[in-house]
Amino acid sequence: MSSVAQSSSWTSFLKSIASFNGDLSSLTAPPFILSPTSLSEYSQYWGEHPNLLIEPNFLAQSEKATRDETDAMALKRIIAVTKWFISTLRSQYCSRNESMGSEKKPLNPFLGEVFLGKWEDPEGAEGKIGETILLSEQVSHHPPVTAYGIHNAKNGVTLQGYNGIRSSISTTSINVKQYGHAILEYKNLEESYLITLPPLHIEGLISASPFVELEGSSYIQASNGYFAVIEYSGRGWVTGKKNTFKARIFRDAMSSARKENAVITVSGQWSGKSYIGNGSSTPSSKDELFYDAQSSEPQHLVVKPIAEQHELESRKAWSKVAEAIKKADYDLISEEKSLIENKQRELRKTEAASGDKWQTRWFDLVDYSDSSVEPDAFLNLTNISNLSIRNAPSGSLKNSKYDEGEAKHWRINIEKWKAEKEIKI
Ligand code: 0T9
Repeated sequence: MSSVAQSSSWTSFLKSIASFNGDLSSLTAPPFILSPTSLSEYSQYWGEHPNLLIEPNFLAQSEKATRDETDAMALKRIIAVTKWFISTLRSQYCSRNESMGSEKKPLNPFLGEVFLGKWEDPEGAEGKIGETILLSEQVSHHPPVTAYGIHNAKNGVTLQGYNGIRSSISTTSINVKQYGHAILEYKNLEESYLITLPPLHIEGLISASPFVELEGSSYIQASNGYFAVIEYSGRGWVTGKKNTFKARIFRDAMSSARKENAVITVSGQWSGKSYIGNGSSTPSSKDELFYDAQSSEPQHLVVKPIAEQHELESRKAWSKVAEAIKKADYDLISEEKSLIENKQRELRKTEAASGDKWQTRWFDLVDYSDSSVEPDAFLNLTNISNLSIRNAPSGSLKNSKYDEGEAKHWRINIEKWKAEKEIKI
């Protein structure tokens, strides 16, 4: 065991986890486990493979397609969406390990914090993909919720979503349920996809080298009917390898009740290689390669220099804390963090006194239990997949024990972004 793991700062941190109250962001962790990056930046992981995100737009059926051809193209597109989704996982769940040696505790975004930037037309795309932009905003602080929109104007592609978590503690790990979902829309195809977020747990705490493992399942429901179920496992069913998954694509959500009904099965590691085959049998390395995460490097977001950023922009707002973390200067970290936290407390006080609540910048909270809400992609896709519209753990089904309570979800308001005067990409 490393000396860090045996240090009193780590053991007392573990003790505070064991007795924590539910909000992980409130725990004071030793400097070596702190990340200089805010959680509001994590939205960028959805867009680090712009070519794969846009690919379905190039798989339209021809105008005089027969029914079979139409169906074949719809299947190709959900396979392409599944590939794009799998490609996001290495960035989402391994990138801190790869760049900093282990999972790290992100900075806890303040209300109204924003993070934005763009992905330029990928190398070799010759303008066919074009620019893709990211808008990310902290829409809630208690509990933390980040909303985001990713938009490619050239191809009419929009991904939007939001994330929150609820965690609990077991003997050796932190268990995390994700709340929220993503909606992917291809305007030219008039097609949309609903994506749910998998549960996960954090392991390696005892040895002070935490890492994320995905568990359970997540879903992709296409408006063309196709439905993908992705199952995750840490150690792998047969191979014993980490970060394994199996994705099965079904004709529709109904037929997913029986695994034998799978039209396509993909199997392998989302941080490595995966293979694809027809039908429900599990493909292996003898079959066609589906995706190789190691041979497809993420394309990084281009963000303005800090000097040109607005004070609500994440990297500018946290720059002094980030520097202190990089120096591992504990006193300076708490000093600089307190400055931000106290300013936030003051803001909330003045708002309470004046009665003007903080207004989110680019996102609106839509209440789907309100019958006057216009039918939209979310209502359509939850209907055909039988997924809950409530604020339940992501992927909960209608009429399950979680299908209760409010049905409020964050949506981008493009008009607000168009009217934005102060903050630029
Ligand atoms: C949405 C993602 C999410 C956010 C992170 C659990 C976690 C905060 C939420 C779910 C992204 O799309 C995907 C990736 C990683 C998730 C984080 C991993 C993690 O450890 C943190 C929590 C809050 C901690 O920092 C726990 C304390 C620490 C000891 C672990 C290093």
